[in-house]
Amino acid sequence: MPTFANPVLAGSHPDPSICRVGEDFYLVTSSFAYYPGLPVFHSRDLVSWRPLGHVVHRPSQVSLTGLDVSDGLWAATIRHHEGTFYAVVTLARGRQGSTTFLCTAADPAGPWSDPVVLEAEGIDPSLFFDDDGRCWFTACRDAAHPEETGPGELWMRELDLETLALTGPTHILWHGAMRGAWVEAPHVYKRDGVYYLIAAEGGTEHHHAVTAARSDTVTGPYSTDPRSPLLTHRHRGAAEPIHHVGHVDLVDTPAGETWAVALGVRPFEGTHTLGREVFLVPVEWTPRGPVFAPDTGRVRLSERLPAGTRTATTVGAPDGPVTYEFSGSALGPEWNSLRGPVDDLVSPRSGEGGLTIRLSPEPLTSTGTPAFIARRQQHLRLRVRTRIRFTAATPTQEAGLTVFQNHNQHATLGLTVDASGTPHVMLTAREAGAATRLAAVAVADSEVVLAVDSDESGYTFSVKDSSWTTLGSIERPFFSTERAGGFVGVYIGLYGTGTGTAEADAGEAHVRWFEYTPVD
Ligand code: 6LW
Repeated sequence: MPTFANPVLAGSHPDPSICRVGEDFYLVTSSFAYYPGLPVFHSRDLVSWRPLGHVVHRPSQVSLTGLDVSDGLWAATIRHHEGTFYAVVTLARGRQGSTTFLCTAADPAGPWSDPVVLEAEGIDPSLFFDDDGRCWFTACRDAAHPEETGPGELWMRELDLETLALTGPTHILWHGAMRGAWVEAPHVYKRDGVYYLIAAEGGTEHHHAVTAARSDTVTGPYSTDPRSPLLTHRHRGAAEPIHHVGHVDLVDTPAGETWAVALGVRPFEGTHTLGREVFLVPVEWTPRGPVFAPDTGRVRLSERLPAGTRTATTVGAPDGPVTYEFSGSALGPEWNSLRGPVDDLVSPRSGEGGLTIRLSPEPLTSTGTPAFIARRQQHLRLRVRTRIRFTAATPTQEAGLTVFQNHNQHATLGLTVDASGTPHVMLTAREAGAATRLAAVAVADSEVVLAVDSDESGYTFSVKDSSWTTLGSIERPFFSTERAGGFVGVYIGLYGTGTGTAEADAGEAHVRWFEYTPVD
């Protein structure tokens, strides 16, 4: 039986939501404080996903400034109705609470509209279009009486499609099947006249699970599907390659099948660094409701192809070396900055090729927009090389390569100078506000190749001037979500900082190329 490889989108791509228009599938994932935000992907076979654009692609749409890396854009739902695409999403602002907004587009590649703020409490918004064209908004919020109901509450209101405002009464739908933490990620579906409310419970970590309730009317009352949880890996041991499975969204195919996209992680010895990834899971509808992975009851690394698809290759991550020479006028969609555009700081050198990084006084530890671009680490075993030319004016200026989990947890391999003006490459690890200088080597030239090699045990950092020198290694769990907290996986990229000096503005680094090579 022909198969495909899961995950279908590797690296930090959590909270997948999916919709279909004719033969075309569209998928959106969370992007937190990275910019552009809410990547949209397209597929014809559910397996091969290609980037199409972003819902948040103009800084005027949303301000992410000041946010922790794991705040920002959470868990969007994408739907299509009568020629319009809708994306509803939470803007999480830490202690300042959250806002829910809606963007629309005629073309999912964009442009997307300015956000319309909805008067909605909680997170994980979703939309359901009923047969009569009415639109129902759902989200999850804290329950008013958690001692009676459990802590989370799924609620619904109608969305007026003319005014794009919530209208009518609030319907309390359900408090989950497990009465534990975090009943979230609600989506409503209708099958054979029955409304199904599918949610995630147990939190987005080890206990994550898919649960369900059903009702004869869209606004409820919903009764718990006693088979819940319908999908989870929380009972599976350490040998299981995929954990944290949950947060599903379902889609029907033109061939009459139903598939779910789910988030999951691939841990190694109890920690994961790549973030929550997108897994594709077969679903069978029965009179009792959906059955996930009917043959095996679990999400697998190798799964049968969707019907009607003869061959399909997962392209959600490169399967060979990728060399970026930055010869075009814009960066590819896989490159992200933090909290806003960096066009004035990081720009392709048109004609010549390569990239100019103008040093910014904003450090990587800031919650602003540093001179930084990075792409997701999508392979545990990975080789990254970049050729960079930079002459620092002072030891406070530095440009180079970063392995970035978040603003409080990252490593830098930077080209700088020592007090006597000799070029040096410095390896620094930063955790919770403290910087540890791990190694420094003098280099013969101000143009070097910086390298990081990642595998199960850690990240090894090296530099090449006339020959290779290894500066040191940092154990892999240092960059894990378990150690750093939050919701994101590792990004690897380039930066330039000139901490607190006037010369910072003048400094410029030139990146000739950047190579990302998965290792078997
Ligand atoms: C997402 C929610 C979650 O909104 O994490 O814990 C949030 N669960 O479903 C961010 O990915």
